[in-house]
Amino acid sequence: MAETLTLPQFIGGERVAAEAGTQSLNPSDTRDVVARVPEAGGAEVEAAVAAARTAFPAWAEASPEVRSDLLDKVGETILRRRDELGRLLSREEGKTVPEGVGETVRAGRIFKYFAGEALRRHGQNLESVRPGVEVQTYRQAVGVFGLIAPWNFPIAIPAWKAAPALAFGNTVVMKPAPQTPAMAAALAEIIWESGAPAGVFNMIFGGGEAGARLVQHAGVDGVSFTGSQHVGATVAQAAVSRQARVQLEMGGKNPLIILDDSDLDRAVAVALDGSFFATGQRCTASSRLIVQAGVHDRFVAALAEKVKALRVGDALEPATQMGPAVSEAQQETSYKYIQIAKDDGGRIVVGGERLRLDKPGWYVQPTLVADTHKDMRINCEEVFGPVASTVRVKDYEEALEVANDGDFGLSAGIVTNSLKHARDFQRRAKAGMVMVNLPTAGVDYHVPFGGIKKSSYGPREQGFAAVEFYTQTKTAYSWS
Ligand code: UN1
Repeated sequence: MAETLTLPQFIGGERVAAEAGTQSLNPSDTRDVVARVPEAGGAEVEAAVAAARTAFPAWAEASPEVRSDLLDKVGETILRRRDELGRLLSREEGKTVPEGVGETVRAGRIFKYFAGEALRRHGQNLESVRPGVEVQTYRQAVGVFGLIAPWNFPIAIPAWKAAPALAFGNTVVMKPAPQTPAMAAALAEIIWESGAPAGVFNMIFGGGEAGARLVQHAGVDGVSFTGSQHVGATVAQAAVSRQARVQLEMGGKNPLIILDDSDLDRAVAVALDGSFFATGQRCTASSRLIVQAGVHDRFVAALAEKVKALRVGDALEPATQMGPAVSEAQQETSYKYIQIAKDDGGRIVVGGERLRLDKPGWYVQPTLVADTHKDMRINCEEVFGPVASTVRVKDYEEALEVANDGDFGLSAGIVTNSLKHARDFQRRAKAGMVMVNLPTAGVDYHVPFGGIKKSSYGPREQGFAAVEFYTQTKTAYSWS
């Protein structure tokens, strides 16, 4: 069995050891304890925020080149260590090794992108409407950011929150998810070893209580949160009540439309990736497959064959195509929704039964449910597991109507060879991200990421959009 790590809190340049409160387990084999972690109490949250506040003025004033160099070095280090970090990710989170390494590379690329952003010009020079007057806008650092990250992308999401925060001169207190602390700690170590001044980047471990303390802390100027809609709503309230900036990325119930004119192989490949890769544990996963009547039966049969053939197993084994759920709770949620879908009249085409392998892990059978109605719970509530359901529709207009239904609006996809329908869908889909002949999940890092309706709140994350949230604008007028 691999080594168990004992993690400290990362506060103000000190690795603060404390009695381990919780542990993360390998979801592919729960006998393997990946890490033991301390649980931050009020004192640790206070100390981390104080350290970040103290470090802020000098970091905000530092040459952008200093910040750029740090981020570049972090990015380089992550890329160099991609295999080892990717395996740790797979061991702790349960996605396959190619998925774990792929995510690690993405995190490295994100740091390198923001190394460039730190140097770019984000202000403007304008002529005033009054003669002799000049106007300039500056983008200035905000202060201390509290960053709350989920377990499903344990290095990419911390990267796309921390890199822009640091690039634009802010300091950070990050609280990663309790399920994946080892991966988060590896990132903290790399940021520190790359030369971040003490207090610029802090990381505390803990659950909802530590998160709430961070969000409510008067010394935290902005909060970026990725997680459930339920928790996000409380985060927003706490932040807004004291006028802190807030950005939320939450759930999705992402539709994928398959039209009669689509290329069937492409449709099946896109649905398989979107619904089942990363064990369906992506807020961008395709969970509602909206299929036109003419292709419906052929599509369901062809997808079922691929789903049945997926090799579910230990994330670290090369033959594995789909790893386990991250936790027992996630495993149970999938089985609960499979039962709900059955009770509501859905037809299980593949999967649906409990899966027992030769080792103790939180495995779930990838499951395809057909003949569901758009208003069934399986089509309204986020499952966050390898479960997809199909809804039969007569034409494009009905497909669009079904796709646009519901509380969420993160990502929406269509598979079609019709330019007319593809373009129309791009315009009329109620989602922050629209995919044509591509899976709803899997996005680039240099462009905005986020949704509408209950999926997101506040300015967009990632790419050139990130400067909005992580800086504040000052408008300067002068006459001479
Ligand atoms: C992706 O689909 O590539 O939690 C990224 C999530 C999203 C990230 C998805 N915030 O699944």
